[in-house]
Amino acid sequence: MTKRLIETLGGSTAMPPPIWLMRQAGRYLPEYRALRGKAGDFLSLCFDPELAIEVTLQPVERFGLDAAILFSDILVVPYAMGQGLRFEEGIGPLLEPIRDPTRLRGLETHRIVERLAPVMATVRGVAARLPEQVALIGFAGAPWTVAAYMIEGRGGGTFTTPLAMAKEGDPVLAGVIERLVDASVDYLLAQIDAGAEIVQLFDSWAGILPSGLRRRWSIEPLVEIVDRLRARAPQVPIVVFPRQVGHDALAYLEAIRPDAIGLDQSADLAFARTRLQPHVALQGNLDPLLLVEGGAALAAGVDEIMQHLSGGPFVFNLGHGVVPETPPDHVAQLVALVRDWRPH
Ligand code: 1CP
Repeated sequence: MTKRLIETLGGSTAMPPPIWLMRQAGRYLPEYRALRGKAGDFLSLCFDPELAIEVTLQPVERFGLDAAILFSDILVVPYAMGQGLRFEEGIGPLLEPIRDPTRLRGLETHRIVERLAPVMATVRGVAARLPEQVALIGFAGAPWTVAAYMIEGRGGGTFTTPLAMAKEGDPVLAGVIERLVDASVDYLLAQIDAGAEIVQLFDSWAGILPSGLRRRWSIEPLVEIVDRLRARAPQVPIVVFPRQVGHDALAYLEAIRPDAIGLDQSADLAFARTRLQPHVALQGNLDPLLLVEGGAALAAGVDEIMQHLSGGPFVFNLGHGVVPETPPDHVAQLVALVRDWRPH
């Protein structure tokens, strides 16, 4: 059976467009909170295939979405390279920062796939249980975004140290990125072998880099990953999500040539339609807070996006992840709004 999402990523226009949501599994769902309680901490949930399969399928079963996205996290890659990592309730991820050549040399890239075997078991389990019209998305963080966490040692978006290193051209940052390129290629190919049909690269913090530094630290590593994936798995569509880069999305498109570009909620829709969509499928970009609000504001947000982007290859999504405060009913309403929308 042909899957609507895969067709769209291949360049066809579908009405209604396929829909899935970044962070579609998670704390806003009571059934997630119940399983999360059983696993204990978040990393144990990511590394327990039985539970991770269940969590991956929960939003697909509840809302009838067009894709499942592997339940894991972008930070399992540094963890598998040997960097200490824990998720602290109310704070987020905490890592042992990598800031000098000695710590850099301690990172191991050759055993990533072996150490992430439970993730591959999750992918295989989801692939086996997925409804036939639903596509399975694998993912990794883009090297810049993952390096920012590895160097800063925590999340939150400030990333003072990695940004200073980017400005100075620091060899430690270059070394972290180089290792992440290798690890990400191996990791994504293993996900594809296990049954991932699409892969998405999340460059969630591309937008904090000054525009002039994006090519070296964000775009070039993505070019390398995409070229290496295409050489080994040419059939698998690749989605790149460079969050908050504004019109630089065009530079990402021209250099990387992905199958789709993900847009965040600040994207210029007229620019996206005229300058990007003739060359690439687009994915996005509803403000996650409109999904919290619901009602007329949600309907108006959906309408604006559909007016601009539904005439070409387009995947409906949010501009960033579902937030924990989201009422699950609003997600059901969103799916209905998109599926019932007509040109007017
Ligand atoms: O308490 C919990 O249950 C943990 C919350 C949580 C969840 C549900 C984290 C911690 N990660 C995840 C899952 C996750 N992370 C998925 C699952 C699949 C899905 O349904 O979409 C994915 C794709 C990610 C990717 C991820 N992790 C990104 C990229 C996407 C994005 O949101 O920008 C990033 C930046 C992370 C880091 C991360 N992991 C978790 C948190 C709280 C954070 C952000 C920390 C910060 O910088 O403030």
